[in-house]
Amino acid sequence: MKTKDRVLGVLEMNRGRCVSGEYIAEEFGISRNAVWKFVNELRREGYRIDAATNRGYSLSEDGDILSAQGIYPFLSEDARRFSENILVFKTLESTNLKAKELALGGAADGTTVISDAQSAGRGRFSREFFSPAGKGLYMSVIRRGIPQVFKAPAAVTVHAAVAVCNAIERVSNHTCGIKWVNDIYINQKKVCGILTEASYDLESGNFDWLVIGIGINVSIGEREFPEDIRGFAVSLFPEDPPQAARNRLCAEILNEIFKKNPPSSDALFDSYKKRLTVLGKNVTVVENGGEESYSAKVIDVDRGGRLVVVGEDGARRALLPGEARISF
Ligand code: BT5
Repeated sequence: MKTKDRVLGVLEMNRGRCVSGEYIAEEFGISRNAVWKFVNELRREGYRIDAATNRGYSLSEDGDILSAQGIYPFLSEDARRFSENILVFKTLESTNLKAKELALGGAADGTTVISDAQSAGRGRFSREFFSPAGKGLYMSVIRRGIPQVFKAPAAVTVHAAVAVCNAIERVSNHTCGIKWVNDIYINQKKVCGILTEASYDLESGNFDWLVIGIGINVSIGEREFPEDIRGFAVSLFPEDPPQAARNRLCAEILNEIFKKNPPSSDALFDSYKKRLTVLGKNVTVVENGGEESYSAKVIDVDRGGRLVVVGEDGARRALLPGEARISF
């Protein structure tokens, strides 16, 4: 790690408190003058760092520049096992794209790619995901294999959705709903989309890697959304984001994903179903790209992530995410 990043690490761990230049200099074996130079470099990057004679430097409590050092103080012990592999970029086409490239190049399990902005953020079926700078959280986590307890691959997506809901509810007053498969809603509007991609080895029947991509609107104002999604998309904190909102939210998601003892498959699907907006509702199911539609009641989600419905004819069907659309 570069010394400047280590200096930032100390300041982030002590956000709002003074750390003496002498202490930092000794800690990293550099001169006090060098500390001062690194502090100035960080200021040029946008960090608000106050200097007080005889007391040292303090990083302002507000400001939310995404960084591995800014995320670290909020990470649990379990998640800190992976903290060396948090990579933060100013801008990327897509964090999923970058993560897939890294996974192909052999990146370790738990590598997390984060970007302040995406120029070509993607949803399912190559749809666009609006990802402006400074106001959202765009992250992709590489996993090699799926936790034993989950058994079915679909549980990875379900786990990600529940992880995001838990994290959002920990950092805000919102209650999350999940729109099947894995859009997260607050106040009936979409605040987050998740895109999981995988490379599957047909011969062994195992995954080489999975990339879990998560995009969350954190502080995008209502009018800042493009017209086609305005009124349908929403941010967690459209007006006044709390301190270190994005760094903290990111850490809370990683805390969920990297738990040494993840929830059992039963507990996981229970949390998912509890939040599923469509469960128990009468819906219209649209299949075959719009050619076929029928009324049904949603009764369950099975371990393959399929939505189980009962049609008016009494027949049960298990719907695959890519094949059916639901409206209600
Ligand atoms: C998703 O797809 O919602 C999955 C989005 C995943 C985005 C993350 S960001 C980090 C990682 N890197 C990537 O490139 N992607 C992942 P889908 O269910 O297909 O929904 C896409 C639709 O959501 C679009 O067609 C719009 O209608 C709407 N949409 C686009 N941007 C949005 C936003 N910022 N907030 C809410 N809705 C949005």
